[in-house]
Amino acid sequence: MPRALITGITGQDGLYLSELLLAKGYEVFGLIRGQNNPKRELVQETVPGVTLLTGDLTDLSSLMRAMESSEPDEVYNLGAISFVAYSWENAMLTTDVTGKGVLNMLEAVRLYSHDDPAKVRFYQASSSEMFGKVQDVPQRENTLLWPRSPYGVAKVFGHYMTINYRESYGMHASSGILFNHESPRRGPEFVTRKISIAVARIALGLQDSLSLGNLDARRDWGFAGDYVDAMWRMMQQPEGDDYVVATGQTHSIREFLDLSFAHVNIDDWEKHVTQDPRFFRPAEVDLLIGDPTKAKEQLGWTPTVDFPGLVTMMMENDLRIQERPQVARS
Ligand code: G4F
Repeated sequence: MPRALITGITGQDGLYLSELLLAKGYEVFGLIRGQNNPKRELVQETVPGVTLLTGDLTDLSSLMRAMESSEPDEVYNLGAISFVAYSWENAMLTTDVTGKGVLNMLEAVRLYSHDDPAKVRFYQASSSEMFGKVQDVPQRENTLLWPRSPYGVAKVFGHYMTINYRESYGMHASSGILFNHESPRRGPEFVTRKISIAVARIALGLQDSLSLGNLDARRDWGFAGDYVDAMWRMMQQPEGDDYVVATGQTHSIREFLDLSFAHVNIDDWEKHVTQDPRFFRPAEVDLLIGDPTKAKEQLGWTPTVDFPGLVTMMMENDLRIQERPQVARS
């Protein structure tokens, strides 16, 4: 039975990846942070087969203990402070967790596998936010990185550290440059879920308006369930490598609003949406669109959910939750 350790187990990707690995017969361990973490119950209910270990990406000794007790064949480093807007307010904490946390995890893996550097396969959750002020359209594995947020800078550090550990120590270390990926499990602070929750509530007469920032930014949005499959496929390759994981399509926030409101038969959505300077960012990433050719050719990976399918999935989920909030769970 293969064994996997996942950091960031409480997030959207951690849950989908756990389900995927459990279905494949893995023994799955998840790292959970802090005393009395409020998301512990969610993980235990959603993926009861996962064994939870306590640890923190900023605490190398806790990561080494997690390696010793889980004895993993594969480590998926999904843990991060992942909300880009928050990273300007907490740049140092974001750097410690999202950037230096990768180095701590790599070190824990290297020290644990000192007798055979390729004994444990390592996946790093890199991000399309690293492309920032994009230097190529579409963005590929070798596109110059130009991050626009403290979060993006921290992800660049983690990305290059992963490459450096692969090249320096012969580790099987892979970096998935994942473009935005969403689902009914997406946190409500991210724009897609913020919209799907609010539109469901507007349709049900529970609220009247929605306040957003920049509506013209464009993102390459895919389904998170598809993207964790790409992570697993990277770990099955003979060598570690870097891959862009994206749909190859880009859409604006306005288009996401169009489809979400259309789902509840509201055409004149502008009257429900206001723009608030609080939600604009000091530096914006205007356009993201990935070229997933390498992932398709080398991993045999392909996304299964398109943009309208993603909006429909999120809208149906949030209509269900808002109709019966006391029983429904995402
Ligand atoms: O949904 P977002 O907050 O996602 P963002 O910043 O693209 O980051 C996500 O994707 C990255 C991959 O590229 C991940 F690395 C990262 O961890 C995260 O998962 O914002 C998307 C866009 C931005 O351009 C933002 O300015 O939506 C715009 N936006 C407009 N109004 C808003 C809002 N974003 C949020 N969160 N809230 C708004 O009210």
